Amino acid sequence: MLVLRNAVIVVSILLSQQLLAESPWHSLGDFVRVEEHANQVELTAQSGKVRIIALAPDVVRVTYAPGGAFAANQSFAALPNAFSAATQLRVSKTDAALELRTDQLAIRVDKSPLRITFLDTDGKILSQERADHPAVFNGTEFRVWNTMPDDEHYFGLGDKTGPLDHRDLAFTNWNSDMFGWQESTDPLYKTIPFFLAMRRGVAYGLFFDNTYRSNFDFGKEARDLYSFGSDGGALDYYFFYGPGPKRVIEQFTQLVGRTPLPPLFALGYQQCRYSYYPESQVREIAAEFRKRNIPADVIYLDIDYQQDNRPFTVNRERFPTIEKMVKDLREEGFKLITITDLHLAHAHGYRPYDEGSKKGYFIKNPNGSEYVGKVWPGDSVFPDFTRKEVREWWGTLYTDFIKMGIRGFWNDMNEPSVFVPSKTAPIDVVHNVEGRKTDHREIHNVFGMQNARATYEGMLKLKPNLRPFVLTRAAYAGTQRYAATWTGDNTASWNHLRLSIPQLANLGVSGYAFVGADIGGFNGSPTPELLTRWMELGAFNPIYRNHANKGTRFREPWVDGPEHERIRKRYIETRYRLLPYIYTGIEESSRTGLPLLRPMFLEFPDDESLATNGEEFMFGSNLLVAPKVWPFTDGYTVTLPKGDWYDYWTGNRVDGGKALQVDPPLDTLPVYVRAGSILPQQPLIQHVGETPSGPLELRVYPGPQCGGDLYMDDGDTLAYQHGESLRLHFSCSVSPSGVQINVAAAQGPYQPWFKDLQILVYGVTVKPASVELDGKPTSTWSQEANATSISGITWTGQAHAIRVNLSAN
Ligand code: MIG
Repeated sequence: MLVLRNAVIVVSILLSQQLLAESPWHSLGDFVRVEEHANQVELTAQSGKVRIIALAPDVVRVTYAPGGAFAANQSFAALPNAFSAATQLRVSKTDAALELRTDQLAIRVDKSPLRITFLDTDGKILSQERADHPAVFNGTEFRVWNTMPDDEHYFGLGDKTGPLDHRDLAFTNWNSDMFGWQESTDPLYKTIPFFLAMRRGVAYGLFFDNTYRSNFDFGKEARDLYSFGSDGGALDYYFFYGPGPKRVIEQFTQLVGRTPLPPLFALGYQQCRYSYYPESQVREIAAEFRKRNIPADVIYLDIDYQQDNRPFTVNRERFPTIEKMVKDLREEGFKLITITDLHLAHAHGYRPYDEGSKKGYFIKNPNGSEYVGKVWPGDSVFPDFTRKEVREWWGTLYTDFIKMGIRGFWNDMNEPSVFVPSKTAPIDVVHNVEGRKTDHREIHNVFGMQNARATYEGMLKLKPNLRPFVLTRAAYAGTQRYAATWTGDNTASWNHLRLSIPQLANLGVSGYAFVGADIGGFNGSPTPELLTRWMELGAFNPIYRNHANKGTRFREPWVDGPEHERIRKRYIETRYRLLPYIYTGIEESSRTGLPLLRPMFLEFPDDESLATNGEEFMFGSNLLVAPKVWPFTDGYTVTLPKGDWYDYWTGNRVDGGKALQVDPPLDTLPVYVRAGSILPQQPLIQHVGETPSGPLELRVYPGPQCGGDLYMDDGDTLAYQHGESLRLHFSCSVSPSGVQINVAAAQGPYQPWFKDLQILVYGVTVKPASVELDGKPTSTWSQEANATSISGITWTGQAHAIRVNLSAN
């Protein structure tokens, strides 16, 4: 055995020396010939092939076969029939190049050496390989370079930290449990090898569908080139042309999938800690929320509820009557989510081990034995989630917990994390992708994704009419199909509050719409002020979850005295009042892939002053959030895009198109509403199971293209997939004589909780002459300082027209 291994080493040293002598990196050389098929061409070069497929007029896939044979492996991210409409690809030839055209894009392939340029239909270059830098290959490795214009910016790449714009930086993708990560830590927990490039309002995207250890370099190696490459797997990428950045995200998520509509409770306030136990403490925490009338929907149980850290067990000393606890808390409107890590104790007599071992479901060492690594339960084994049969079995492990009424599962440690210096399983452990043997080099970065998938599909199977809620830490592109995610073990510091914004925004650009950061910072203890500011910010994050490490100060909303509690409560209440808007936003995400939390450039691509702004963000398309991100400044500037804005808290008009100086007191997070928005809001509730009492409130902020939407359904089941939903569209128009608001007739049969509407028209500072409802004068209105408030509008599903007449006519 030893002799054989030595012989292999000697041979490979000889081989690599020989390759080195000939410079092992080589390009495909010159173009030789082209074969045309309907929407694709296959190019043969001197030493390999390239296939270019037009999937849509603005989506092109490029695949390389350096040895001449294309890899047949099924992608973990790309959905098989994402683009079904036939796309035309017209091919023309000159002496020096081939030109391929769709209705929206041109691709030029220079012949010597073979290199690719993407252009718009006017011939303007979007992205280009340089003649002196063609794609190169070396054994299993390869790299691609593109020119990097001075004024181009790069976003996406999942949970990468640092500035919003990745320009001048380089990143590695290798999912890693980075406890205590800081601003410069890389890699982190996720691999989403997709970036969006923006240059003067024009965007394109590039998804490098490769699960091996990969890296992206945006000008670190060379000032005017960016590049990407990998240690193995195929050179297979997709190019998406905007020209707007929203279109790029829509098409990327068309390819890799979107966040399915989550249960409404998951948008409520979530309280977590490592760990709440025993049972009595969980009950106390829940009772405290209700007693203090602080709305909340979710409490998490972290690893200490388990017996000896073994997934799918319950420590009965700590949780003697967990079933009753879950039920009682249910009645109080709390949903329980439990952590279930993927590492199973390597222990006979522990059912998940016995079952899985008997069936051979665990990852193997190269010699066929079970791979055993130390994690929380001690010696542990790892189900091979790349196999369907294993995923289905994993799903069955949730049976008792689902029966108990646990409403969601938290898949942590799924990079996978192992307590060894490399932080993970050896790269030669064996996976079995539906009968195809491969090793951890290929699977590592998709392991967490397949774990989350198994949990999601398992939940669906056990409760076929209920929307699953899964929270995962590790991810690959497309994991949003199965689970929400958070940014792992951040720190209780101002810098981490600040960093959470670009990090969540870049996750959104990467197709991940349902994301959050541990509010307050996981590691360490936030000062009361920091926690309060972060609780304010969290109300405008897609996931609003307060979480803390062991040994840190408690951080439930009330722990810092009445003044802090009052402020934190007010922001949690704001979150609940805004739920109709937020839910409508996440429903949009589920259809379009556009995230809830959006970097400024996504809404205002033409405004260069916002191109790399990572301190402000849009929450949905109408709210601009501009938190204080430094503790030491007295005041700071908010860049308001052109146009009119309204202060969300006061309703006062604010001029856009300039930098605004603000110095918000502790109880204020600056939030602005874009003029032309209609925001639906609801009366305060303590959890989403409570029926709001009172009218649906429409806050009208007159301005250009004035409108708004409301989406509603039961918030919990899949009945919406069979049409059980309600859509309302609102619009408004302004003229010198007044403001007209239209509520369109309801679409869909779902019966909402509200019976009437209340409309607040901001920007009206003088008392109107009259108000009309459906053409008739009405008297149920009043004038406030900066808004007209109209009530008594009975809602029957019919359209309504409301007129605020500023002058008598
Ligand atoms: O090794 O389950 O990121 O949120 O509280 C630590 C305990 C394991 C890491 C997660 C964190 C969680 C903690 N986990």
